[in-house]
Amino acid sequence: MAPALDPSRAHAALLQARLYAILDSSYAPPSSWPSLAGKFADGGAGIFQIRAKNLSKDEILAAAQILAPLLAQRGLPLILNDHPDLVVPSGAAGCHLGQDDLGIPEARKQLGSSTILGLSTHTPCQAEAGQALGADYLGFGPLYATGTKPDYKPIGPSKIREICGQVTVPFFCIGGLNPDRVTEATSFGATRVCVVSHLLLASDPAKAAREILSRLGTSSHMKDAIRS
Ligand code: TZP
Ligand code: MG
Repeated sequence: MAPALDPSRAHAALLQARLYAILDSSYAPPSSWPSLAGKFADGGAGIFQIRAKNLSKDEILAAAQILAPLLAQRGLPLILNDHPDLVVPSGAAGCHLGQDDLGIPEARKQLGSSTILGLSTHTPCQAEAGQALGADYLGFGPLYATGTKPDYKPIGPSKIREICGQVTVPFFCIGGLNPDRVTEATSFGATRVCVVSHLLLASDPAKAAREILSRLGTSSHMKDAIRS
C-alpha cells in the first residue's frame, strides 16, 4: 500500500513536531485511538505512534490502517512501534525501533530512504550512535521514572545538556513527563517531548496537549526551525 501521507510531507511534519503523542494499548484500547488522536492533534501534537505490546500484529495492522489516513488528512505522520514489516501494509509513515530491535541500517535497507525511522536511546552515546546510523529522529530517556516503561532506570533531565549541540536530528525527550517536568526539561535544552500516560489519562486530551506545548514554549532553536 502507498503511504497514507506523502513521505516528503511526513518528513516536513517531523521537523515541525514538538509534541509526539503515543497511543499505547495498555492505557487506551484501539477503538478509542481515532478520537483521541483527533483531540491530541487539535491540541497541537505533531506526530503519532502506535505502541501496542499486548495486541496481535493483525490488531495493530487494522488499527494503523484506520489511523494513518485519518492523520494524513491533517498532514500528520503515524509511526509504528516495533513492526517494520507492518509499515508498508498499513500505510504508516515509519517505524520506531528500540536498542534491541532490528537495527537502523537493516530497517533502512528494508524500508528505504523515505520511510521515517526512529530509535529509542537511553544514553548520550546511544543518541550519537543512532544519529550516525541514520535514524531520522531519536527518543531520549526515560528522563524520569515511569510506569509505562517500569524496568528502565531514569537518566535524569540534566543528560539533555550532553546531547544538545551533538545531536542534530530531532530528539524527543520522554519518560514520566507532565507539564512541570516539561518546564524542567526545557531548562536543560529540551525542545521536543514525547508523552504517553499524561495525555492518555487526561480528562481533556486536547487541553492536556496544549498545556504541554505551552510549557515547551518556543525556544530560539525551534523558532529557527519554524521559520525555515
Ligand atoms: N521510552 C522511554 S520512556 C517511555 C518509552 C516508551 C514511556 C514514556 O511513557 P510516559 O507515560 O509518558 O512516562
Ligand atoms: Mg521495540
